[in-house]
Amino acid sequence: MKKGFMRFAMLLCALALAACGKGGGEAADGAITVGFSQVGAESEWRTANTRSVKEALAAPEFNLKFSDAQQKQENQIKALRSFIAQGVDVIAFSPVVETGWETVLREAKAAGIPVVLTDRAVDVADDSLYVTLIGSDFVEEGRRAARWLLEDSEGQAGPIRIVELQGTVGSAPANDRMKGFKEVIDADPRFQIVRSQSGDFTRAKGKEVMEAFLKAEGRDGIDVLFAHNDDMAIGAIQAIEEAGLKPGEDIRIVSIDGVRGAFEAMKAGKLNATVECNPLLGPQLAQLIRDVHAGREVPKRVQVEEGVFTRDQAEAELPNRKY
Ligand code: GYE
Repeated sequence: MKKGFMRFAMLLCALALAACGKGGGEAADGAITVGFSQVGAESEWRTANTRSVKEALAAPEFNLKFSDAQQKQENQIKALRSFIAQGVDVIAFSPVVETGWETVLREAKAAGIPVVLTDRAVDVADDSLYVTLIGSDFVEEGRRAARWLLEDSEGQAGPIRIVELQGTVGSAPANDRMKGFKEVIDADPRFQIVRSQSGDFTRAKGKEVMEAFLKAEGRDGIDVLFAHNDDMAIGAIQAIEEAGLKPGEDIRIVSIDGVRGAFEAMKAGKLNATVECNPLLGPQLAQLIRDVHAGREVPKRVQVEEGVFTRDQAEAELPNRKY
């Protein structure tokens, strides 16, 4: 009887030690193996998103295989194929562009691996090729940027000449933000989009394309900049200053994401407004993956919550920003 108890106690100790051993960043037996293919590291939004995903899909519960596609679809397709070959439990990925996914998604389906889309959508005829999409409503973000502009332009005479810095060509956020923005401003004849070009969601490209806009339209030819993300707006602010103009005054600027850099630019008076796009979707993604892995039913579309912030709110809101 005593001997039996001792043996039981020793077994408990051994189990506890084993569990401790696995706690230090190692996946436990029975962990959910997730292959995650990220777009890249093109913006502050993206680095915050990567951090959030890595934190939420951590060991011991998850065994995360993380791959960075450096903004190239071919790299993502390679990563997905390698996840399929390794037989991961779940694939999650943020598709750099919307089209061209049918073949590889069919391969995942044939292998019985469920796919969760994060952040960006795909354009496929057969929507059984993915289980669910968690992300923001990019069309609504575009509308929000335009509604801010409308309000800020009250009583102003036209024409109000807008230049647009678009995101990555063919990406869901670029397509949808443009659509939502146009939908709202097209209803008011004062607004004209005089130039539109991609700055690939990066600061460097945002600056370069803004320089070209200024050259083409002249110092007095641009009233408003709409940038599909904050990083491009921040790059463009530099170009505007180098041209001897005042960003936020001579050219009003509205962008999307709500990253820390945007709040700092607003506090300095150089950016007028930012529409929030929340990158911290890691915890919601982890829950979806748990549900999908357990065979529970999940909604086809999961929404991330967000708002709009202006210059007068920047100073008070800055300490609350988590990205
Ligand atoms: O707005 C931009 C990033 O897909 C929502 O990608 C994301 C966008 C985000 O590079 O900064």
